[in-house]
Amino acid sequence: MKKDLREFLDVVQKKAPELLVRVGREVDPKWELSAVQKRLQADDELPVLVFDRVSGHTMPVVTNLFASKALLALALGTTPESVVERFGDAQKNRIAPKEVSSGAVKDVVLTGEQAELTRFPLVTHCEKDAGPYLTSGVTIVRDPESGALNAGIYRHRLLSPKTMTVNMAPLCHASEIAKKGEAKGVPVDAAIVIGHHPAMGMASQQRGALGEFELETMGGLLGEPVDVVPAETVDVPVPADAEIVIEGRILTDKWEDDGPFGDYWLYYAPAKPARVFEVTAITHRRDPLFHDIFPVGPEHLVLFSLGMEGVVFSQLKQLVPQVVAINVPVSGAGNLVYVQIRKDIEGLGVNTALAALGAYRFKCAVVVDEDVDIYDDKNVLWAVMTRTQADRSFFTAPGSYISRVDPTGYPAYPGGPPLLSTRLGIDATKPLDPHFPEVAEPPRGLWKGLDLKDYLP
Ligand SMILES: Cc1cc2nc3c(=O)[nH]c(=O)nc-3n(C[C@H](O)[C@H](O)[C@H](O)COP(=O)(O)O)c2cc1C
Ligand SMILES: [Mn+2]
Repeated sequence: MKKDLREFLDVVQKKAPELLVRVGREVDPKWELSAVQKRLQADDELPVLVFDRVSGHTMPVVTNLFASKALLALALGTTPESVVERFGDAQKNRIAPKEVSSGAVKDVVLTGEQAELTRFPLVTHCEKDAGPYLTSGVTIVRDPESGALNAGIYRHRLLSPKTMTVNMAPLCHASEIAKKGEAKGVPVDAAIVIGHHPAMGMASQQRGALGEFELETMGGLLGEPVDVVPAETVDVPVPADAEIVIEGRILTDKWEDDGPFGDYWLYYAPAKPARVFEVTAITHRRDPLFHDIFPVGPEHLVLFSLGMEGVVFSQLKQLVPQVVAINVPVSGAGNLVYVQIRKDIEGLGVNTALAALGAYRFKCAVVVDEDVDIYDDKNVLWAVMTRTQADRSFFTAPGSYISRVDPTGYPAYPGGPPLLSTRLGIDATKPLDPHFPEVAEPPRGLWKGLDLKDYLP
């Protein structure tokens, strides 16, 4: 079977049925669908959700696809702890897409009047969002100078049946490509892909060089090339087994407001200008599945963090070979990194925290020993509370740039833009003192090996 969204849902159903929930009750794409997700998040429940009946639409909406490392691991056929390493390997062992003559994504081809965005169950997530947004689309563009291809996720606010915004951060590759189009006075050919195997979303988050096409990394993750077919109206290849492709052009002479929009810091991002995308065609499978990503919560954060974890882990390992693993936990909204080390020399905790803060714009790095579970916030907090002293184990670096959306950012000079943040390093490793107390517990082999069914009703 082709590795696509449907095949992945089958894998979840077979291997972890508790992680797939179908919602039969009709839900409104405005607020109600996201309210179900938010309510589940509040209860720490993160299954893939398939909303079969969405008001005013016939397409089911799949969401929470990337909501936990457990789901990413299922997608890659590995363990949650190995996802970051697998991601790094895939970036090194990329497999170029394979051109094929036809694919399911061309089952239905819509052009002209028929190619309208109102066909899709676009979701309005947060109360004060500017309106419905497309949040899951992986946008493939071609560099008008080099011809190179690039793919990434940039949110889209619906403007009209034929237009939406493309919110590209100033430094992303797509933004660089759009600037080249602008300099030449031409729009940029683009295809927005919705719904495929989760490897597509993961690959879209790679932090590689401009020119390293993300679908090659997707091939690396899948262990086989991604089948692609030419788009109908623009000069880019699109995955043959995607659910939906929206073809069009990113205009390079037009801007519209994006926002307010509830974003991954879990606050509203204010309205700011974004480029405009104009639809030229829509192609999709028969009975397509629509994919939505809830932007304020784990699904966005787990996926977005994967790109960081990939580069930070490989860079950190070069600087500090004693680094065992890293985790960018959902609780830190992308600003916090946990680093696990095999400490063999005093001072390594602080050195590692400095290196981790240098490897990416994290607000805080916490370094722990191997006996601490970096996938468990509570366990890390326990280490911080029992292995540190505030005046020795914590250090701060004021006046650093983290993000333009840090709501507590401060200016460098009176009246300047509030772009500066203070960074925090925490060395929560034990001293190499042979008399440091042992962790108290019943014999480990005994409690870990218990079958509770033998004891509890
Ligand atoms: C759910 C989700 C939404 C995202 N939204 C945006 C966005 O609106 N704008 C943006 O610039 N990056 C966004 N990102 C991050 C980019 O997709 C990511 O930085 C990507 O690597 C950019 O690729 P590029 O540098 O090849 O253009 C988002 C990531 C995720 C997971
Ligand atoms: Mn790129």
